[in-house]
Amino acid sequence: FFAPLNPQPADALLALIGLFRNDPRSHKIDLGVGVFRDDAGKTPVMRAVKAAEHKLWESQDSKSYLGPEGNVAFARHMARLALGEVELSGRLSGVQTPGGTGALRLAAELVAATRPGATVWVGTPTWPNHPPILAAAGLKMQTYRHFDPASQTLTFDAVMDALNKAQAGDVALLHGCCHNPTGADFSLDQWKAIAATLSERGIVPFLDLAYQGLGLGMEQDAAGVRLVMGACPEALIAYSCDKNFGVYRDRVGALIVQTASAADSDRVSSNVLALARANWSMPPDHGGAVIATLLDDPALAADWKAELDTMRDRLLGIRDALASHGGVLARVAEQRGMFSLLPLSPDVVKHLREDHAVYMAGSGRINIAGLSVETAGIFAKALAASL
Ligand code: PLP
Ligand code: TYF
Repeated sequence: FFAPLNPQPADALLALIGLFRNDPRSHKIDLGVGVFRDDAGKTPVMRAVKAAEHKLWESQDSKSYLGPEGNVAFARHMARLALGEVELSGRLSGVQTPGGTGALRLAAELVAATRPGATVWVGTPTWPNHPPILAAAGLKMQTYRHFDPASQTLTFDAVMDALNKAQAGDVALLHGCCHNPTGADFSLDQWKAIAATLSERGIVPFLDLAYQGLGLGMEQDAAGVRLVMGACPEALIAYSCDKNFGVYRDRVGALIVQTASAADSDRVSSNVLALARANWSMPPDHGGAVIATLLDDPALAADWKAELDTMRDRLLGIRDALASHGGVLARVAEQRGMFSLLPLSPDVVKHLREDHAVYMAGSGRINIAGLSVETAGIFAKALAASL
């Protein structure tokens, strides 16, 4: 029965985890998969998350089913993190999803249910899971260039060309902040131009917000998303709080949908719930319950923000240290979030791994958090020796 299946390649980013683990060299450096690390190379459970888990363990008196919408208080909190003082009512709806990935898939299926075979415009390079998620929902994809690795510049003209080519009813997938894999985010002026073009041309924004707070701050990182939501009557946000709360394996995210009218919102919600039921029935509760508990408690929320601030400052410090070495690293300090994409050939990436025990994605993407201000110099030297 299964003979017709063709073997599929493993996820190259996740495969690096095993390769790195099996390298006996003690000076090895892991710049692969996108998780935050501290100076000791650890990805710790955040203090406030641990405390909220404890509080939840003490207070939770049932694990009975919720519904396909998951934890409603959690979804409201995610909408407020992304958009400020909003309610999930009227034109805005939201549900909990298994991670940002679940939100992306649910959003893609909602688009496909509304407009079968709709076209989604995607800037490249992008997160490697974006294209298969869109394809799995039966959507078409049109690509344009977001970033030129050689000059380390965001190719804004190409972005605007693409949006001016798109048709009304097409969808534009945009990284809300901390672009993966390039760290090349739009300026506020660029977001304004994008928002105006999307609304003028009737293109529906599909915003992937997976790193809020790891770029410049919780508010600054949402500024572009908020501009677009203000300009466009209809929009989708796939929110992940797996990075900014450090709850990766708990799979915590939300899909937020803005519609032109409250009647549309009811239509959308009933379809979102039907699609969620056909996928996972109900999202896993634990992570969402923990984060709702955390954000409901002002002291825990303040401690979470304080720890997130130190995480972001660590990334910015490493970016400055890297950029001080110049060359291909010169513009890393202008980029944001966990990633930068260096113009390195697969041969150079291989050489760095084999001769210097530096692990990074084959694309030349580095996870900034895998370095420290101290090891930034070691990495820069290894890089110079490999070019
Ligand atoms: N979107 C982007 C750009 C990402 O880098 C990730 C990373 O995991 C996700 C979405 C998915 O997040 P999650 O792990 O919550 O599914
Ligand atoms: O890009 C990254 O490294 C993160 C983590 O299939 C990730 O987004 C990588 C691959 C994957 C899921 C998550």
